[in-house]
Amino acid sequence: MAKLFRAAIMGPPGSGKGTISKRIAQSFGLQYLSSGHFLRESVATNTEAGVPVMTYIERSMLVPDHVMTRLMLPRLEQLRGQSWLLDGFPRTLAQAQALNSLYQLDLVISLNIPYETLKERLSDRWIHPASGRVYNMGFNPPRVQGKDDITGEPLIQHDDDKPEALMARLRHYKDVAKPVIDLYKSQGILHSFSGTETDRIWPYINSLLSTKMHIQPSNVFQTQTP
Ligand code: G5P
Ligand code: MG
Repeated sequence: MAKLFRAAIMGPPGSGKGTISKRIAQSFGLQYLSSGHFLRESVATNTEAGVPVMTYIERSMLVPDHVMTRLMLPRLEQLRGQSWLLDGFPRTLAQAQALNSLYQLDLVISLNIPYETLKERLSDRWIHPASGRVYNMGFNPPRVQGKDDITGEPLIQHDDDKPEALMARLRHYKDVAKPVIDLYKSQGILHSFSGTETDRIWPYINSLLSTKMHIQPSNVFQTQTP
């Protein structure tokens, strides 16, 4: 059996974690787990944690660590024996330590994207709430304006993508991410990527994963080489 591969992708709001994670999952066959998606799902399904979670997301605040670990770690337990990629978790040192006590990550990708770029992207972002599918009116528009490609249902914009909320999220992200980044740097598994375009960053990530996983990716996103 091939060696299991465990990875995480970090980056500020709008940095492209979701977009890149989907490409990695499709190209390399990893299971993809997005903390934001699971949180929104728990709100939508009104599970026990749903109501307080919504309050944090609406205020652009981090959901408490114990809620996050309770949400994410059991899902990893279900994926025992499979390779996976985490998008948006861990986001604090406490979350990273909780994860570390159960699993050793092989690789962490950190995305460094300029603020102006993030602002432009998020103000253009629309979501299909039921599935979490994300569209960007410039970069990745839906086939029919305002409608989800698969279900045809209406798309919405999140309150936490408004400019004031975004500034607060970015400031907070930097403070909280620093010790997590330092931890993974000290473990020798951190790989940082800077740029303003996902399509330009992607070939480098693609190539890094091909090397680390010792496999060639199998998909349409392999159009450019660094
Ligand atoms: P989320 O859902 O994890 P964020 O805020 O970390 O949300 P977000 O907004 O999902 O991150 P992303 O995944 O990094 O952004 O980026 P993306 O969605 O792929 O891309 C952003 C937009 O830009 C999209 O429209 C995409 O199409 C477009 N785009 C991508 N690349 C390009 C490009 O090259 N060019 C252009 N023009 N566009 C591009 O978390 C939400 C909330 O949940 C809580 C927090 O409250 C958080 O605010 N939360 C947690 N709380 C505590 N701990 C955790 N671990 C938590 N995880 C989530
Ligand atoms: Mg995301």
